[in-house]
Amino acid sequence: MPALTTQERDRHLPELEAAGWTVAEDGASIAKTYKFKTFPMAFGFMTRAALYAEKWDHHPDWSNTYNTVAVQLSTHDIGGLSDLDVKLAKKMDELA
Ligand code: HBI
Repeated sequence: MPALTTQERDRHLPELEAAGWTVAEDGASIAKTYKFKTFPMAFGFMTRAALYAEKWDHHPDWSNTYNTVAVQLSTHDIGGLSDLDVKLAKKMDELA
């Protein structure tokens, strides 16, 4: 899985930042915290997102506290960001 090129980063990261994602200082991951009305809504989001993560063989680093879900995305195999991170981030925003 190749790392995002500079051109791809310049194209996708501003869009994700506008949607509430933050890029880590080392540029190797992106993070976002989702807040829902209830725990079942938060866990339902995780369940829906998990199906895509499994389908795409690309899994988030995430934690759930009551109605919030803190998500960090990176591609562990390359120690940085790939287009799977962009793809999963955009899907998570759709599902939230
Ligand atoms: N998920 N976020 C992330 N990054 C990976 O590199 C990754 C994964 N899920 C499965 C996976 N890699 C497999 O290809 C094995 O490398 C574990």
